[in-house]
Amino acid sequence: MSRDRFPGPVAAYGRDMRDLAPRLPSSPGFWRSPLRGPWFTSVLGLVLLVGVTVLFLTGLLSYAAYNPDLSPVNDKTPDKGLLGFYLFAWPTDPAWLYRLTQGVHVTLGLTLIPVLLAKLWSVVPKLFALPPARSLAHALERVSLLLLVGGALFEFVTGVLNIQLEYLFPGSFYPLHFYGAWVFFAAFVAHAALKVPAAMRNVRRMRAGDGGGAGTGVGVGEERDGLVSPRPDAPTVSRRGALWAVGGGSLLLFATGAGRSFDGPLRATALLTPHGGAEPGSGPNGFQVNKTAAYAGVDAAETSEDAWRLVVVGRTGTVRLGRADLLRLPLHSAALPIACVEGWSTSDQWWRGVRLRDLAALVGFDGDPPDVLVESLQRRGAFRRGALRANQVADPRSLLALYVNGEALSPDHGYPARIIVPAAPGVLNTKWVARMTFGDLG
Ligand SMILES: Nc1nc2c(c(=O)[nH]1)N[C@H]1C(S)=C(S)[C@@H](COP(=O)(O)O)O[C@H]1N2
Ligand SMILES: [Mo]
Repeated sequence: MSRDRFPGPVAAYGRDMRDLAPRLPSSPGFWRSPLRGPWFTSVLGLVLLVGVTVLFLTGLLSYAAYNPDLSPVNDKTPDKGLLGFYLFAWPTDPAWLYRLTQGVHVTLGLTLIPVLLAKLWSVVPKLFALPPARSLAHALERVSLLLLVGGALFEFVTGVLNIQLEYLFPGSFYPLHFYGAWVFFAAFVAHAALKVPAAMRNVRRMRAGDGGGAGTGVGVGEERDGLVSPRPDAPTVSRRGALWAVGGGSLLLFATGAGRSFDGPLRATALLTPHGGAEPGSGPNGFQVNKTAAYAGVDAAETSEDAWRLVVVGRTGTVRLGRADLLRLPLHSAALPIACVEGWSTSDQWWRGVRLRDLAALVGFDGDPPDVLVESLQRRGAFRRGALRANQVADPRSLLALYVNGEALSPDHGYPARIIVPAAPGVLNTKWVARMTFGDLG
């Protein structure tokens, strides 16, 4: 409904109504907070410019770390097409690589929640502004803003749900978060290209103290940008004070989240997130567990010495090994962390077992080992299979682990045998391994 279609008094009446009837959110007078203004929005926007860029890049790395182009088994987004253009063989060095990138991704995402909410709050009058579009360009800009805001909310909500409700989230987290990220980031880049110059100006003007400061938020001749209330309430807090409150919220989320990437006392500080707080147990197997044996439906009868056999398939045929057979092979040790996509990780555990490349050699791959498909005893669930790339198999620290920290694996950590690979996301460290197929990923 454009007022321009009603010339003369009708248009004037319509305009007056908007200004005089602040009950409607489309009326500028409806929004009364004296905090809103270009400076406040610009500071938050610049923080998000840096933060969201880091989130996007670490997200891309996390996606690459799954090696989705290696095998359909690893690929939750088979329709990605060009969006997989940058994929590369995820390295095994340094061993803490995924621990770092994914810890940053999740902890930063949590920390930015107050900033995102404050930024959206600061521009909410624009959401309701009328007319909906003044021109084609303006219409396109508003559609891109819907993608931006919708994409941001979608990415933060799916991310938080995945770490908080890991047992509830449907297997579709990966495609949702992946495609959502591209929509969000495309809109984000367009928005940043349009707004960053003005945002820098707004913030610099404040620093120079030429009247655009935290007190008024609007300098002489400065573009008000539709953000400053024409009839503001009396301030109860300064813009700077409000910014401190947002920062305090972020700090609180950081302080109650970051500890999930460490053990012991530091983990105990991570009160607001799963895999924070107290360690689940004590002793060699007392570190964090993702899915338990009970959850995975793996029971003691199938993992007993008598029942369990590891089936290794390769160029020269099939080999069946019981736990005693494996213990007769050369055993090696490696100090490696578990680092989950949910952002939590453990410090290095001391694993002991058979090198993956030695298992490859058993079935005819003596020189350079090939890729391997690993399958668990677990019969259902998204993570019962995983493919590892040749560079991961070749690393001498990559093990089929039988022991951890000097003790046999506990059922929850994958007894009788589990994969452990340096720098890989936790999900590729398959537990309760039953079958390994070298050189054929199916
Ligand atoms: N068979 C099987 N292996 C699995 C999983 C699973 O659900 N089933 N979860 C994976 C995930 S997501 C992680 S983070 C690690 C966690 O290992 P942990 O429970 O020993 O800490 O195991 C991985 N191995
Ligand atoms: Mo995980």
